[in-house]
Amino acid sequence: MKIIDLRSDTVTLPTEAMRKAMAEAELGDDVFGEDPSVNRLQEVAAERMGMEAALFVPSGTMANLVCALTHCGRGEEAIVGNQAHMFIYEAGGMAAVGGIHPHAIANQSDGTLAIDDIRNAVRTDNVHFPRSRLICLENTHNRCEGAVLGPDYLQSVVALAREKSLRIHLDGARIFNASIALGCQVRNLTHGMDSVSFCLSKGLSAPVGSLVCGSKDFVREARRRRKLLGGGMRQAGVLAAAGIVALQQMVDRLAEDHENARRLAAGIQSMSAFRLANPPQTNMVYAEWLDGNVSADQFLAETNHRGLRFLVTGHRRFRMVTHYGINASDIDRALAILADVSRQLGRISH
Ligand code: TLP
Repeated sequence: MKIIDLRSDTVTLPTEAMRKAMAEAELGDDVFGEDPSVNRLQEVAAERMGMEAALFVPSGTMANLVCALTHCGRGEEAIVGNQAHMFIYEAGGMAAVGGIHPHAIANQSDGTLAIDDIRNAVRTDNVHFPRSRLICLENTHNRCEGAVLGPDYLQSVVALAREKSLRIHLDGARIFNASIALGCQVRNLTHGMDSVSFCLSKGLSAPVGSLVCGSKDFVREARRRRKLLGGGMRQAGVLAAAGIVALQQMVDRLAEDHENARRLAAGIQSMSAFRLANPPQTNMVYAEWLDGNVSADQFLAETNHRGLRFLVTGHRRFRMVTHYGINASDIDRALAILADVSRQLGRISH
């Protein structure tokens, strides 16, 4: 029985083309800057993002941390959404490692930070306050249901950052999902950002790796922070080679994942046991199960046992993510399993 694993797009496995490229990759020592495959990936990535330079790092978490450490010193402040991956899921890295004070403000349900809220969060020059340095945005927004932040909104934050002499970091772990959903170039979404991170190992299916993008000066400093964190890898070209294939071959097909997410959402919406807050904008479907007598453990046990996996992300809230390796018939099977499980649990709890 094929397990339908919708826990995350991080579970994707490398394609045949990636494995071949990895086996044949030209290699060198990347700490000396001498791995041709890493150098090529960094050039391709910078070009795609419309930024001057890029740096290959092992994970999205390290990419965000390297950027925060490069922008902010100890005791300085980063304005960040209270639903942001950087705030919730990165082990408090900016505070723990960098002494950076996260100033969390409410994310709107569409993934944005309200411009007035950002404005109010910026500190005045007063000896009592930490210094505001950085605004962090996330596109697509993971905990806000894979929401897309559009170019107009992004430009309004860029304008505010310029006015207040702040920098902006964009956690673009799934920036290509945003560009595919909007039908625009990624560079339209990165314009004016001081740094952008994006992941190769999510919807793009590469096995490992993320990129930090910014100006040449920024990336030179970021390289030093990467070293500090132990992220300087040696013959990292074996990984970068897969990343190049990911950027060349795996971006356009993200549209299929979005289509499958819509199919999944429509099916879930038609079942009385579940409530779907919003139709998906990208590859994430968030829903709630309505029966208060059913625990997360019961729900997961029943679905896992039938070969369907996903994550519970809050009180009766669950997340399903579509990705490479999941097709429309897998979605139909997932829906059949959910229908079966909701009948079964209905019998247990009533
Ligand atoms: N997100 C993972 C989990 O950590 C929740 C997932 O399954 O969605 N930024 C964003 C917006 C992310 O969603 C993630 C991973 C990261 C950064 C971190 O990337 P990695 O896992 O490579 O450190």
